[in-house]
Amino acid sequence: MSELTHPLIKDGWFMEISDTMWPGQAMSLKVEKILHVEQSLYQDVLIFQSTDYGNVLVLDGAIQVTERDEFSYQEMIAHLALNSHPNPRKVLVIGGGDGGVLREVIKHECVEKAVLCDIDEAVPRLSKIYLPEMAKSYKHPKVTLHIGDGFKFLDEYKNTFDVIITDSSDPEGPAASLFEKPYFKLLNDALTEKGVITTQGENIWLHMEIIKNLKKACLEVFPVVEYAYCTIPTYPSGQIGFMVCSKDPNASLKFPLRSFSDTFEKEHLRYYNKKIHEASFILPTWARDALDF
Ligand code: SPM
Repeated sequence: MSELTHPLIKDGWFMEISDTMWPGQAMSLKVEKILHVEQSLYQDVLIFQSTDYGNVLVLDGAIQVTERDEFSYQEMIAHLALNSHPNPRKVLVIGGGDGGVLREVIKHECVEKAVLCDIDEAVPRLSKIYLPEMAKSYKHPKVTLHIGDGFKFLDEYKNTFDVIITDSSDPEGPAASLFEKPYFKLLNDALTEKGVITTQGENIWLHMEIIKNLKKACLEVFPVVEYAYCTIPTYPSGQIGFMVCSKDPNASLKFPLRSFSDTFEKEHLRYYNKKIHEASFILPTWARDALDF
């Protein structure tokens, strides 16, 4: 049987290049073995075993998760929203087909139902094989997986979800619409009265214009909008942000309404804790000023 190859892997190294999203720089990971290559209905899917970051999922050339550092992003995008809601019982995840965000959602005992809607069946299917620590969430009795378009799915739900998390890829091609006002209007309508959302919010060093436009779009729909971030070595420039929004005009998203016990934090979380929830909203001066509107 011939060995798998992929055009982004040369001389044993994967290189992540984007002339539009992170021009002039590239993240490289050393490849131990290519595990899977597929052109799905929607995107180029590559999964490889790296020498130092575990298995890596790459969609259309962009790293989505590595087993070594995924917990940072997945914990933060989930718990920033869930701990900002007084009693999240129904939760929706749009995107995030690897299952990692879902895994975090079901850590909250108050959650009764967690639904994930991803457009590409290939991502959950392959994550179950190659990213089992994330995709184990699909076996949980509270979880339902729906394969389909997030826009269409949302349109069918009004006043239904307490928290909605959008784990989107970057705003190029189909995901661009997930950064625009009509999408936030749909999210707002699908949320219950004090509903909270988080959405993938890119990188302050690379994408300030995208983040400003994202914040503007969110502010046209939600009364409270705040930007937070986490560190993560395998996303461009080592950091990624989140827009957190609430329908409740009195919400103070920077201070969690609920928190995990210290024991739970020690045993079940590796990045998120009460202090980092608050700290993640504190931005460097230039970024704070750019987003001060
Ligand atoms: N559940 C994790 C899926 C990741 N979702 C997308 C995150 C986008 C990150 N943008 C940078 C991608 C380039 N490495």
